[in-house]
Amino acid sequence: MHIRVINPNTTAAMTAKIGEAAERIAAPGTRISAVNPASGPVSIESHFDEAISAVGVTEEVRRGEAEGADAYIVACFGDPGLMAARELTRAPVIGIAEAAFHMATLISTRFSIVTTLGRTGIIAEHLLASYGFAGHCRRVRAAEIPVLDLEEDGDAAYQRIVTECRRARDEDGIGAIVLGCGGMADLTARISDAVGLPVIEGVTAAVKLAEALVGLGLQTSKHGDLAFPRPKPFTGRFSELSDTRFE
Ligand code: 5HY
Repeated sequence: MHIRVINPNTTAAMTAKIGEAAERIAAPGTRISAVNPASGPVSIESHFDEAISAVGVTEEVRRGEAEGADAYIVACFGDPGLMAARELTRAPVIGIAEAAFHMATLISTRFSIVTTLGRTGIIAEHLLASYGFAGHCRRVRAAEIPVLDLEEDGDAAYQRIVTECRRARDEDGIGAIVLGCGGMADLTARISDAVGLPVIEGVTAAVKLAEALVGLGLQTSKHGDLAFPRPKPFTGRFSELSDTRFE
């Protein structure tokens, strides 16, 4: 099977790291293609960044449809454009936040999230509520590091994340920790060893869920709200989408 892993920000180094983490965990026979949009924010740290990156996600799904991808992963912890992406394909589309929440609740009754900047914490809280996991998450914590510090100043970023994970372990009454950024995909084992708790990150969780869904022959339902968008005129910079039949 072919899984297209979409990093919604435009930082190629982070896309490569996300791709490596996905390949390490993928089953034999699973082909991973890790991509990012050409246009958009170099990192996603706000509602505005999310809104812009969502368009890039839909464009990468449309490219994947031309390449016959069997599943898609949206590799940003805000799951930007997830529902729109699901409308554009029959293939399963999995957000890394959603995937991590599912896995965390299978191995613990309560978990905490450790993300990058405090200001994006609300985005994780909104997802917890909309996916129905709010009752399982004790706290959304932030290491207060800009996303690209994970690329540019890895060790200092790592130390801040581990410190916050230890606080979560000692203060939140939890059984597991969810890492709140695609750019943390390479830190799971190291942090779990350092903190002594199960640590889940969404890229690898999503790869395993994608393999399970494809293996079960399950596809995105086209009955109801995730049906293909109706063709219609688009104006301005989106006029090339006019009257597109997405199916
Ligand atoms: C992510 N931003 O996973 C989110 C993390 C965050 O560019 N990739 C990003 O802080 O919301």
